[in-house]
Amino acid sequence: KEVIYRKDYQEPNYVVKSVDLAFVVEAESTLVTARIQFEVNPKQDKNELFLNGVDLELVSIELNQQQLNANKYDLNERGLSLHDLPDAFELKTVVKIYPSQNTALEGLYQSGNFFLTQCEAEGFRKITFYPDRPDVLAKFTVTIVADKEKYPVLLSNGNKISSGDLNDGRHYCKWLDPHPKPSYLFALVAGDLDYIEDHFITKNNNKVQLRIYTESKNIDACDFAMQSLINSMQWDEERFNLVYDLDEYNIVATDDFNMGAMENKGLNIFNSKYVLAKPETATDQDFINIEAVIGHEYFHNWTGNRVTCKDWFQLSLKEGLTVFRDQEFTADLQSRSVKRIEDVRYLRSAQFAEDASPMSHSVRPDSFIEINNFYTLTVYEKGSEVVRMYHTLLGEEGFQKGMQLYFKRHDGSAVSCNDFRLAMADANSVDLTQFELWYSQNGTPQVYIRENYDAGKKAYSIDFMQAAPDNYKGDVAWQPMHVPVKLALYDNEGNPLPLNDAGDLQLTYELKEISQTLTVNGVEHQPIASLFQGFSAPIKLHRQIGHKELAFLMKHDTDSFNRWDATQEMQSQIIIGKYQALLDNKNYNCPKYFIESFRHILLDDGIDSALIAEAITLPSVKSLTLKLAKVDVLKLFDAKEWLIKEIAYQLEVELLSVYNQNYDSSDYRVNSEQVAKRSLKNRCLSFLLQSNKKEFAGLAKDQFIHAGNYTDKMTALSLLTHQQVDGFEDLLGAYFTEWQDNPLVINKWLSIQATIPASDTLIRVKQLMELPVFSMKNPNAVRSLIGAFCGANITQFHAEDSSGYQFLADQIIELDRINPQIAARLAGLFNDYHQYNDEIQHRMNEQIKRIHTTDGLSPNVFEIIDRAVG
Ligand code: DPP
Ligand code: ZN
Repeated sequence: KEVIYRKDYQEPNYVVKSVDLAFVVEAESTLVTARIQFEVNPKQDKNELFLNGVDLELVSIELNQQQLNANKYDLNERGLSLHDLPDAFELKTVVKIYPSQNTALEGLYQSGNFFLTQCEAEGFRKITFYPDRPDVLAKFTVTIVADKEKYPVLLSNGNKISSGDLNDGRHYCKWLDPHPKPSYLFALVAGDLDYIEDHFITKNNNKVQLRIYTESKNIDACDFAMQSLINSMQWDEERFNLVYDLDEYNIVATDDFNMGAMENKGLNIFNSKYVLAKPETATDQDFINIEAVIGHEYFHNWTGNRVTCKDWFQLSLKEGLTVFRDQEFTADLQSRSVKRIEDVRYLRSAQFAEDASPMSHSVRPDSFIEINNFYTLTVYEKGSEVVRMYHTLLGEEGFQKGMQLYFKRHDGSAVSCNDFRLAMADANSVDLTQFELWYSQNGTPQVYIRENYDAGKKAYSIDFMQAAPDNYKGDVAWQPMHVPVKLALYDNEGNPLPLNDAGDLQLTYELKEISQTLTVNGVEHQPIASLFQGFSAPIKLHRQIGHKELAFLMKHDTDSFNRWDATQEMQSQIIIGKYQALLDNKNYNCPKYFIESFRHILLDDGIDSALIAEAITLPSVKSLTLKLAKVDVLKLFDAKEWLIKEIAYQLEVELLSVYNQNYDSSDYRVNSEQVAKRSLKNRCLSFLLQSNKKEFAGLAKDQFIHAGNYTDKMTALSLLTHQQVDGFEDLLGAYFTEWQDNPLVINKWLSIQATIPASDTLIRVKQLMELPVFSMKNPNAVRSLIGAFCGANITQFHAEDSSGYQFLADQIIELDRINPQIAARLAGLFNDYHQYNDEIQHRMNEQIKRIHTTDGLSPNVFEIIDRAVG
């Protein structure tokens, strides 16, 4: 399997002046005619050309209207090579493809009663012969012909320029996208779909027609997505001065999709999970996710589409930046502090785990076998942190100056992460050379600190020391990074202290050396520092900090993120204390101060409910695992469960009272106030249920029955199921009967069952796989059942008889024949094996090796498993 290296980049031999595609869509097959105008790239001056093409049946090929003899081209399973070409020519190819047999869901494929495409990253080559690389930009004209009754809706990118009936019961639509684009942004949809319509008037006074298409049974679940789209367009104008550039914006929702959504120019295609929502069938989190993903894809119109990537190694150029933009969008529309906390929680458990795994790579990777494996947390989430650091260093105004220069220089072209960095630097006349290391060095950098207060000199100082990540893999020695440290200092009453002569109470201190000392003078007493406020850099901080200091920060820090972080640090210390005691067969009692501080937060009227809910959510087992080595994961799980029970027993009265106070019976709305109340209330309920008292099970049942919204209903059902409270099977049965025709709702039902912490859950999962609502061909179903069991059911996936590991290996091998992309995602669930103790590692390794020695693995699964084997 071929490894592709970033350093091997070469410009294309030919550029494409224009593309004219014609599709004749039929049930069994589709005929694709492509007329492409090529012109030699003077910088390369090579008269040969390779066109990617996979699974295409070549019907005919012409060069400048002349049929091309077979000795003028070479055809293999990767594509078509042409030689002795003129400097400018038209190539016309006709190919036949079979979309209804396409289970990999890349290229053109079928979903229910319609056809649709997914081309990013390399799906276009399954549609026609083409230089399928992101740095070849061209204007596309697309004509679609199909039976009018079966396929009334025919969509492609850009603006519709004509349509009409043909005399044989067929009709056609012609689309023109005036903006040159790479092939990965191509899209086509043909089928029987309904739509809702609205419009948006841009600040240039252009009226944009907005439509969301879906199967007619779902048409009443699109309104929230439409409003989210309008909010996104408005926000991008206000915050980034970026205006939409076509007359139409279409979104199509499908149940069969490998990713979350796709930003094809003017024709976004979405996993229905990120479009469809009604209060009866969607949780608060679903609504918030929809708003964020609609925003994300919309924001790609500028960051991704107007300026795109030179090669796939630069993926974070568009993804890191667009995630940053969607995070800011959510922060501006919902709660900024909650958004930050949740994003960092995710980064620290999932991205840090990736950094510590065999898949660790830099934000701009240097090599890959299969690019689909690099749509990762590192490229997306860490990439967004890297963009956020420019923002922290330059401020909003400086950052926007950088964005403007970026578009001024690069609009309409395919560029690199370096081009973005240079735009940020040049627009602000600052040197960001060292910042490049954030793109090139893999792993989570570590920062050690030592604090020192000199009472005689009234000077407080912090020594910062940077250290290489645990598994740094670069060819050259690791170098210290450019790290922004947002910080403040408090006196013992919680008043912020001036940090310099200018009297600043907050500062962004810039680390650049391996070791650096910050000294603050005129400090009367031993102060307490709040470091890396707002998580100002994606690093692992090593700081010895006691519970008194943590309690102090929880109370006084003006930075809500660090206030929350202090709660998490204290909780981690207790869980890890218990875990060590379990390993050593020793007693460990929950310290009094912990319960006191937990009570204090729970009842604090001064903090908003959303932050209390975050503060009482204990750190994930995954993030705790990363703080330890050779983990006995079942014992770590037990230690966390123990703390949950301690809290539930000792603070029962308080939890119940907060539960009751936050019970809200007003009409359901997705606004930050209501969302906060529900999340706090439901987190209290989850503690209460852990005490195994009948009255609390009754409370959850009442909530399930009387809930006026789906968030409350699902929380109750999930808690009752996980506790296996009497009668839970009946509730699950009734739920199934009611919702069996709604895949999104049923997927939640599958996930709840897949995560029951009980020894018969694997049997249950296997039974659920037999139901017609489950299919290995449907990525959402696979993620909801197999993904949830292996990724979120810690006790059963890690069962001591290895049944969970065997199950996962079996599913990967089977799924690889159907959908390699999704199989590779599942394979990633083995990636954290070396975090565990030798015995667990050994058992996981047996299954990893079994997959590795399986014949006919896809490049996707091979790459993940081969790295795991090491
Ligand atoms: N559609 C995916 C995303 O938006 C890949 N571009 O992140
Ligand atoms: Zn994206």
